[in-house]
Amino acid sequence: MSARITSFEQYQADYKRSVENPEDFWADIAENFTWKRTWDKVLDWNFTEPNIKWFLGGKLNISENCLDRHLQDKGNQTAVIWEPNNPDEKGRTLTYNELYEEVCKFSNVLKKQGVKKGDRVCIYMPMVPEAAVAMLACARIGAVHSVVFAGFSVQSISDRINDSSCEVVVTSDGLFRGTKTVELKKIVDEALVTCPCVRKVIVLQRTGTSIEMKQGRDVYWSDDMQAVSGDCAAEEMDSEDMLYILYTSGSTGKPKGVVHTTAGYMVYTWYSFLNVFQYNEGDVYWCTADIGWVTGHSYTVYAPLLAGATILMFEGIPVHPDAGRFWQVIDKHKVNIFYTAPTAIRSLMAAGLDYVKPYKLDSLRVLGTVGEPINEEAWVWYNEYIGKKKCPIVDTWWQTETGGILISPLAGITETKPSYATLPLPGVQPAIMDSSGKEMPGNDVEGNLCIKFPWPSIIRTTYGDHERCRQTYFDSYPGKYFTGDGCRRDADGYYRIIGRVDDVLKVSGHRLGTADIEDAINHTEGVVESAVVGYPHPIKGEAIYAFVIYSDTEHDFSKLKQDIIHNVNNLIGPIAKPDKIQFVKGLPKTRSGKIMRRILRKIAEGDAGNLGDTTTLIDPTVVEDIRQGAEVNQE
Ligand code: 7RM
Repeated sequence: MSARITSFEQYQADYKRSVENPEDFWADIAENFTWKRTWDKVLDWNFTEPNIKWFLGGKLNISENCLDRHLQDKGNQTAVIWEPNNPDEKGRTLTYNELYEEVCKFSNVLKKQGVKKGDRVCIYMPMVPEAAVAMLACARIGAVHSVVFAGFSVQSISDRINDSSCEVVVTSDGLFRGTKTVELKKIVDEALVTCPCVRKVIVLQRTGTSIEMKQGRDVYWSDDMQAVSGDCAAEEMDSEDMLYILYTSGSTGKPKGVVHTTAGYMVYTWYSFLNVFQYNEGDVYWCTADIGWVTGHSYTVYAPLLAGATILMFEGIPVHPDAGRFWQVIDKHKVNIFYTAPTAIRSLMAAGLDYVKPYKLDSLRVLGTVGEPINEEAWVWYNEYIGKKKCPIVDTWWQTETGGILISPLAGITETKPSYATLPLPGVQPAIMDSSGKEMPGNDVEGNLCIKFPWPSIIRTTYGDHERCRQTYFDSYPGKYFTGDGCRRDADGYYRIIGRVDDVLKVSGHRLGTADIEDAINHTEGVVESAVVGYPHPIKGEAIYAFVIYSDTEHDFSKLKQDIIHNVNNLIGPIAKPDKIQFVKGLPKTRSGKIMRRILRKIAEGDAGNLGDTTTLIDPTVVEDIRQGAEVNQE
């Protein structure tokens, strides 16, 4: 059986087989890889504990499958094109041979620093090739990487490092982002004050900014790389050995460390990449996602390298030096497949066509979006002005927890419909649940989205707290994985993702938890309590609205506002900065003490005329106060 789907009929046949006979189906796909030992059993699972294992007894290394496997045919093909933040700075390219050598060398650096199989390594890096090198080197020696998005700040890093007791941090002196520089090493230094587990910090020099190197702890990337060999045998890993931890926000508590393991993740990300984007040998592929997010893990780094593609890594932002940057880079490197977030499309659409017109964009063949629902207007603009109506758009729905794309058109094969993620990939069995917890079969239904059978890259656990994994994803609907998303299946059986049904926000495509933001706000002196909700925003998708109760003595609101913003920046990062802050005397709470966010959401949306039932509130007059404040207080 060929892994590559080439027609809608084949999609239907493969889908059918994947449901009727999942083990044979995935075994056939897994044959495409280099195994040190093949598996004894394809799948063992239950969604109650949960306990999910794919390709049991198999031995392999994913870095070997990303690199070594391609060297004979593609050693001199470009693996990575790196495009720096500043268009006047010279970029870099690495062939597969070169990437292999860098990864082997950095593997030896990690070993020299005492990193062993199973150890956790925190990667806090800009979008430079070394970030991918560090990830692949961890995988090569069997260390578990925990990449932390370089937009996160002190407290977020410290929490993540401590939760998984990382002993080594890989970072850089700083990073360039548009016209700004961020001093990453300084942030790491501050974070490490509260991280006794960290022994070593490996520092790449990127911006040349002056940094302090702590004796005995800090070493330079370049010094270490000179002293090691360019060969490093890949560690033999079990199929279910941990590949990485990626922290992600939920509705309550601190971010969870989502755990992905080796074989299933490899098989599924590769398979989905190949089919969703209809990748062809020689294609230049650009996913704009930062390695700090799951899209960066699966579709900037692992899947395309598994496929032997040429990947583009971009250090900058869409609007620097101007809103034509993406389009200029596409022409410059003749990008064939382009994958980005709706928020980026909306901001470039708002900038106007003058930024698009100078570019030909004729290398493009496939366009993709990910991270949030794409509104019809943005979809149509992307289709007309970027794809010139010749490029299929794949609206890909998935999550950190799913590891890979679950619902999406296959480019040029599935008929698309704006704002629809369309159909599940082979191996994916969605279920739409009604409010009483029953599955709704048939079409033209809307409810909460679950998946009722495991696919190979499903979350295995949340690091250090399996019970939390069970409760968050497998408890709401017994026997099913709950996504946290609302979804509609239309009359044609097409899926349309409506958005989160919990307290997770997607702000400019970044996943944030309201609880985290509230925590940061509550750290501010003069703040008694706060509640954060999202409200629709034309560019960001969602924006952040904070309702803040202040102490009796606190009356300098502009200072309090500044302090709150400072704390959010410092504890989480600038991406979590509230767009609106309203000071209130009370929050709408039920008798059991729960904040009724539904009401706050309505007020934030500016739809306070229709608040629904408020009779269960302890003090309904609170709502009236907030409503009045909202009218005058929103800037
Ligand atoms: C890949 C990623 C997951 C949440 C998910 C959804 C939302 C993602 C789409 C989407 C509508 C899409 N991982 N989401 N893709 N909503 N259409 N195509 O984003 O863990 O950061 O976020 O993102 O709500 O649950 S994530």
